[in-house]
Amino acid sequence: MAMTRGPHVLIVAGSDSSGGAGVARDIAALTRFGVRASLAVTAVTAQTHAAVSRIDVMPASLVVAQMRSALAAEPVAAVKVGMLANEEIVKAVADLLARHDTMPVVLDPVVASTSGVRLLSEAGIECLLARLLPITALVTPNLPELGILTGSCTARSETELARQVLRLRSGGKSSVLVKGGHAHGDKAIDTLHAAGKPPVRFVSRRRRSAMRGTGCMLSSAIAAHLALGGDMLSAISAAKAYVDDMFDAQEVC
Ligand code: PXL
Repeated sequence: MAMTRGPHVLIVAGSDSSGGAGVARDIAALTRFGVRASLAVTAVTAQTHAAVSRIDVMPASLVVAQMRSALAAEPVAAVKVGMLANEEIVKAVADLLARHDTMPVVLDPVVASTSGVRLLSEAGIECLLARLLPITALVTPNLPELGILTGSCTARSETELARQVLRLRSGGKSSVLVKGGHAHGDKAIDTLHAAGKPPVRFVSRRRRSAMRGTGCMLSSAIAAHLALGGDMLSAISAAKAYVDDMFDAQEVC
């Protein structure tokens, strides 16, 4: 029997012992919007905010078993995918999600930790581009991630950025939300590139401080809104407002 009648978002991601990123951030974001979390843990990481000391990656079969049980236990209305660690997990997750194509998938392409440790192998990136990206509704790279995913340097102009977005999407249906937090200037501008539509800009004030896990929070908050029946534009606006509120709370302390 289902525990709740409300929608669930299935989080497929890694844990971070510091609480700064990963599933802790994902669950907090879903909870803020009254959406319940179902969970498939891909890796357990031991880390502080400054350094990763250990990463234990789950067997792909365990990730799949968690996803299957989660889908059997509760109505899942959307999926948020974060850290995937390696090719086997990317492939297994993509294969399973391809068979459940009514749930929108929001993909935060986690490539490295804030401290620079690799969280997805090269072969994992190739598989993510080939197998997972084509079945995602939205992928949310920051500028450095967009560069890595397209085998390029971080874009320094709008033209370079547009070229990388086209290459990333390569004719697929996925929308791309490029997070401009790593660019320079007094505004942090994220841009949504949806197939056949003009780009939409989301502007926020650039923050004085840094905060870990903003990518996790944003993608989970977007998935929460999609699970509640929102459209992509309103989901992104609401999710950005949530991340801005989290920054405000941090900067007041
Ligand atoms: O913020 C990216 C991220 C996602 N998931 C896990 C992480 C990190 C960054 O450190 O550790 C588990």
